[in-house]
Amino acid sequence: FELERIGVHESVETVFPPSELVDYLADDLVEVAVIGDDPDEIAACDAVVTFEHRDAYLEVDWVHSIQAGVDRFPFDEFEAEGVVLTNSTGIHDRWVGETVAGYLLSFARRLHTAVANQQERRWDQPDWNEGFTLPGTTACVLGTGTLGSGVAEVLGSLGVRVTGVRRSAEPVPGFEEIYATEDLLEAVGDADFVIVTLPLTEETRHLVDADVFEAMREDAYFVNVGRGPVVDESALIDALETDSIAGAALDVFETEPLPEESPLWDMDEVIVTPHCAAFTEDYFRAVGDIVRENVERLESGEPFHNRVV
Ligand code: NDP
Ligand code: 7N6
Repeated sequence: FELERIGVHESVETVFPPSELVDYLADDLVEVAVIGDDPDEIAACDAVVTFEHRDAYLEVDWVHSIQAGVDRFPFDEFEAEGVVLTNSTGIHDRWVGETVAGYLLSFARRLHTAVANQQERRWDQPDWNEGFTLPGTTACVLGTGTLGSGVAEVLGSLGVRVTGVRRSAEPVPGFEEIYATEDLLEAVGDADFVIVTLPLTEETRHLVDADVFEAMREDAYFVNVGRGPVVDESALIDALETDSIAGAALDVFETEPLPEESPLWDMDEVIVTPHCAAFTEDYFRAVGDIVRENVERLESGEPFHNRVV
């Protein structure tokens, strides 16, 4: 197809101002403009860059998701209508890796407790044996792709021994040991930290269930930066309430925004972040580079980078 007009959908506003991406992509060859939900406005584009899905996208030739996770896009309908879907995997490695390191350092150095106490103007030192350090601990990372590898790189530099879980047990750089998904319970068994970086698929939905929390050590912390429904959230809450694990840092949830009545908000050993583990001022540039590369590939007849459908 011919690419003449790219729309940057206003839903990208969740992560960066749409105009930043329009300016970054501004080019003589292709027209780029911010668009809203008007179906005619969408249909007037050949391609759309977006955060969320809209039914009107079935009228365009190419949709680029500014997220790596594309679980909310209807693949079958895209396929049937011949719409190409590309995603933004490959950019979040270090961003999410540093956020995960922040969670682990908070738990180890008790920073989340100090911040909570500060809100109350309370001078309250941790018990003598509460603090610990990261070197020598083990993190088991579920998913060894961009996020998992970024987590492994940052935690590795802090002296954490990192193991991974993927569909096959094939080795991955940065991971000391790799387990296949069917050995998940064994993989999490001796870890100080269990960290989910998985996409949401039919296979991963509720992959982390009560059996996984049961298999984890009582002093282990759980982290989810992948997708909420990969975890059975009520089993997680149960594990936290019964002290069968030590705590959790959560960026993603079964329902987002996390409902006000969720018990997760009030737990001392739970860190809640609002799906922002990958937020960074560079986000629009990284997305822009993927879009530009695909515009060039389209012009030279090469296959799309990061094509999903
Ligand atoms: P990648 O495609 O690079 O990595 C996905 C990994 O998941 C691969 O290692 C793959 O392993 C593994 N995997 C897939 N299915 C299974 C399974 N059934 N069992 C075990 N492992 C499995 O994706 P990214 O790392 O870029 O992103 C991962 C997800 O993280 C996204 O889909 C998104 O939902 C989420 N995300 C969240 C962010 C946030 O803001 N919190 C930011 C960015 C992404 P293999 O193929 O080797 O089996
Ligand atoms: C906004 C979230 C993804 O899948 O959900 C994340 O890429 C992105 C930074």
